[in-house]
Amino acid sequence: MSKNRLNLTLPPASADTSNPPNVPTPPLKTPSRANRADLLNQPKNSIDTITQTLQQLDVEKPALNRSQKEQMGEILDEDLETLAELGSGSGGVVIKVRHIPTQSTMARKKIHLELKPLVKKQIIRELKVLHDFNFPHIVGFYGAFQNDGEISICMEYMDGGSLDLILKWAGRIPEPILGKITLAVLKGLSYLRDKHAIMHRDVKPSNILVNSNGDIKICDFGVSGQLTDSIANSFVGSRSYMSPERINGGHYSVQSDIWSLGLSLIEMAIGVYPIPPPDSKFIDQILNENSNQSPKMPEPKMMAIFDQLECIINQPPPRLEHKTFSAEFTDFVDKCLKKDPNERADLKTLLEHPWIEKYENEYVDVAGWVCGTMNLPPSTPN
Ligand code: 77D
Ligand code: MG
Repeated sequence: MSKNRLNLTLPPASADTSNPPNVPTPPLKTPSRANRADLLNQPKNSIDTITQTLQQLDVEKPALNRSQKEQMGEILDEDLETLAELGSGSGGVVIKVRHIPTQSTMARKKIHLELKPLVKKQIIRELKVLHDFNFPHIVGFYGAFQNDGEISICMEYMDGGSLDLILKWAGRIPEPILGKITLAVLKGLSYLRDKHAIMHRDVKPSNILVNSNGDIKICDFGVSGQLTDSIANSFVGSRSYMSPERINGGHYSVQSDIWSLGLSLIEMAIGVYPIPPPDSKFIDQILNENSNQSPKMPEPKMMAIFDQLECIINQPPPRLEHKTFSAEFTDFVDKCLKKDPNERADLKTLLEHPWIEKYENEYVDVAGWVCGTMNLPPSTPN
């Protein structure tokens, strides 16, 4: 079926059909990082100027180039050339690939599942709804297929990688960057809930991706109902971002994603997983690189998963208590980490929180930070 249900037409100059088949379309013109700052500093005196500034900053740019994606059709295993391994975790590997017919670079996630072929077929069918997900803070989707018993999900390649990886390189993530990350996650979660009536179910640093453009996007949310949930629960990582109500096996909802966000924020701010809450002297030490107080405390040993879960249920929630963090940031995290989901702030309240409103209006050079910490060349103005 045609995606153009309303039969809209484009003027000849911009029509997709003007491009010969199998030739990638030139990406849209956007400002380089250097002149982004100029754009933000110029006097804004009319609606036109503001609109133009917003367009040049490509606030509404979709995740993927539409015409490029429409040329693509179904993705086949034989059309993909391996470029590099990007990472592996419980239940899957991610590979950087080139889709030869369109010469597009993508990330291919392979998931090994011991399931009947018919069940896998159903999962593939369900994953295809991801074609309808289009939002600047959701990783773009190219397609899903199965081969050799594995499910492959092909998605937008994000050259900065995931935040758990970045965290390893950077040690910790500065508060203004975390402000922009949180804003992106809150908007992404709102989009999932409002436009697709789903919650994420797996918010954590490894499921937040960044690129050298400064884009921040979420991925790995479950798109189907029951089936997804039962399968998703069978992949167990080494640390838990699950809310107390979810661990307890009760009813859980989007409020559960907010707990996961709060826990992820503390981890990214201090650079260590905050269950059990690290000793305040230890936090002092890691946040004060220059102070050479001896003897150095060793990093606390990671708790076994069962003890982590027990700690989440029975201990007071972790907090972000240190003078280097703003009072607004500390308060924001406190509101995410209420053990009772009804006391926890909701998406709307958090989007109106002073810490978030500040970053909604403030320019932060996320692109520069990504390139600097991941040693990437600055993104080419495309
Ligand atoms: N349904 C069921 C699954 C099993 C295919 C899970 C799933 C995933 C996914 N899950 C992995 C989580 N970590 C452990 C290994 C399995 O990757 C989905 N991922 C996903 C994506 F890769 C890109 C985008 I954009 C959105 C989601 S969806 C999904 C599911 O719905
Ligand atoms: Mg993941």
